[in-house]
Parts: sequence; structure tokens; C-alpha cells
Amino acid sequence: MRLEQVGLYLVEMPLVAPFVTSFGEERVRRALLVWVRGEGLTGWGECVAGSGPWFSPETVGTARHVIADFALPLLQGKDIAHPQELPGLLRPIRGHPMAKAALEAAVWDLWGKMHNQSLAQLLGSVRDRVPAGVSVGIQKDISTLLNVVGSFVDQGYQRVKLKTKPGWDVEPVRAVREKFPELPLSVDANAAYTPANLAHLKELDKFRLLMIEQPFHYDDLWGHARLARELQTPVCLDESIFSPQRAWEALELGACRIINVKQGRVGGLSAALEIHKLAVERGVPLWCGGMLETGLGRALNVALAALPGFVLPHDISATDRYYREDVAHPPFKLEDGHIRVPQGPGLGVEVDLERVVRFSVACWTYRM
Ligand code: OSB
Ligand code: MG
Repeated sequence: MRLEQVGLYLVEMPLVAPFVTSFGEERVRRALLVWVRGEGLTGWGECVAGSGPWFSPETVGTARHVIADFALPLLQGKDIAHPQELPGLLRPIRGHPMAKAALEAAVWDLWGKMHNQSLAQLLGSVRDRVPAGVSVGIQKDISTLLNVVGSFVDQGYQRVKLKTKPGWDVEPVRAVREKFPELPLSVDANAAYTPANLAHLKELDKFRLLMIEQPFHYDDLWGHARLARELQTPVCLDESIFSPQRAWEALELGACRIINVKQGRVGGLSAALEIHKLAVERGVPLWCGGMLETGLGRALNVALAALPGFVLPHDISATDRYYREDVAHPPFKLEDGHIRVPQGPGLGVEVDLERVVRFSVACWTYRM
């Protein structure tokens, strides 16, 4: 397949409710949408980089720069035999996994449409629906938190993840655990702690948490390995795992027992498949994380989460938990605590171009 044209839309999607983590508050999700045109068809992808370098060093701005000025020239005039060739073609670019992943995603969608196969089929997915969890941001007080969690439990979410930070951890977790004794529950600190907080983090051991996600700095594999030996609660890594190589290192070091896979964070679907292979060989449980994606990114996450090694509930929630109006149709619905895997060609969702244009604040087109 030859790419003839590539385009980017920078969209600003208002969230139904502000999302607060240890690194800040988000009211609007800025996202870079990518389209690739070739063989008379259009493929779409979504870049998961955020508006600032808080979750990862990448931003929508660095992703646009790297895609336009470095990645597209490397793809110029290339005859791409399979989407899994993308990582090799883009290898000269160091870092920038989210930028690379967005292009690869659009190429997978195009490839699926060319061959009339769903992404789920192409990846080797084995499920037609995946268990949905929900990630609950930091709330203004504990009674608000209990109401928010209660409403998600009533809707049927199978696992609740609480965002934590120093000053919002043991007490909120205790309150949720007391009110929902059997609820599968986890916490995600987004790197808000340091090894000096060890004694405090140990207090979380008494709440029967499924895992503690990314307590320390993203660069600190060694600190996580030491923590993992001290805690009963399994450590799960998110930000730290930005490549298949890092996944291997983390497992070799014993820095985590569970991996949160985000295809964007690890450099694309091919990289996610590599991590999946490694995890299955080693019996390491995986689940699919989220980055408040639009329906485009969510469709891809759902297909990935349907692979056999993804065995825990995901941060894949229904569309109405994020957006009133999404840029893809149909919206993802919670059915009996699950999200259905799209079966149409490629991503299996329909892009709503009117909404893409309405939500966009800038767009760029490149001739290949
Ligand atoms: O750490 O998992 C995270 C959202 C944005 C950035 C980082 C994270 C998250 C979430 C939300 O937890 C997951 C979702 O998309 O539902
Ligand atoms: Mg996380």
C-alpha cells in the first residue's frame, strides 16, 4: 500500500466531567487525529499524547512536529507491505512512541478496510466483548467520591480504579472499601510518590486492592522493584513501560507483576503485540489502559483488549462516561459490564467528519 495523502486534525473535545489526577485537571481532551489516504480508502488513528508533557514527555504539539517533519518523510514513496513494517520504517526516530503509534493506527485501519477485515481479526483477538472498568478521578471530598463510585457500580462497571496522590489515598480507599466490600478495586498514583513514602504505601495493603498502578516516577524501575518486594499488593506499571524493551526490563527486575498496556505509550500496535507475546510467555497479566480517547482510539483499544493475554478489566468505559458527542459512531455502550468489540472492517467505527471539523482548532494536510 502507498500513502498518497496524510492529514491531521487537532480537536478539543469537552469532557462530560473534569478528570483530576495527581498531575492536574482536564476539562477538555485535546487530541490529534490522523488520517491516511491510499488505495482509494481512508484510515484513521488517534494520537494519545496530551496537551502538556505531564503524563509523558510527548504532547499533541511534539507529535504533530514529529509526524509532519520526520515520520512522513521516512514513509515518502514507500510501498508498505503490512502495518507491522511501520516500526522498522520509523526506527531512525528516537523516542516519540505516541506520534509513531498514531500513524501506525491509521495504517492498520486502512489495511483492514483494504482487506475487509476487522482490526480484532487482524490482531488475533479471541473475544467479542471485553470487561469494562472505570477510572475515577480525584474528587473534592469523600462523600462525593462514594456517590460517583456508587453510580458507576450501579451501571455495571466490573472494576473501579481510584486516582490517588499524597493526601488523597488511605482515607478515600478505606471509605470505598468499607462501602463496597466485594468491589474489584485498584489505585493509580500517576507517579505521585517517592520511595520515601514506603511506610505510607504499605497501609494500602489492608484494602485487598487488585493492584497499585505507577506509584513512583516513570524513570524509576529500580524503586518499583524494591517496592514490589515490600508490598503484598501487586505493582502495575503504566508510564514506565514506553517500549517492549522496557517491558522486558521491568519484568526481569521484578518492578511489576501486572502491565497496563496502552498501544500509544509503547509505540504502536506492533509494539503492543510484542509485549503481549512476552507477557503470555511469562504468565504476566495484562489489561488495556485508556487515555480518555475518542471513539477512534477506543475502537482500537477494544480490539487489542480482546487478545488472549488481556485478562483483567480494562480502563475502557462507555462513550457517555467521557463525551456527550463523540467523533465516531456508534457510541460504545456498557452491556452487562462489557463493551462489544467492533466487527466492521478496520477500526469498525464510522468517523463523523462534521463533528471532527466542528471540534477541530487546527488541521494540516500533507501530500506524500
Ligand atoms: O494513568 O491511566 C492513566 C487518563 C489520562 C492519562 C492517564 C491515565 C488516564 C486514566 C483514564 O486513568 C483511563 C480512561 O481512558 O478511562
Ligand atoms: Mg495510569
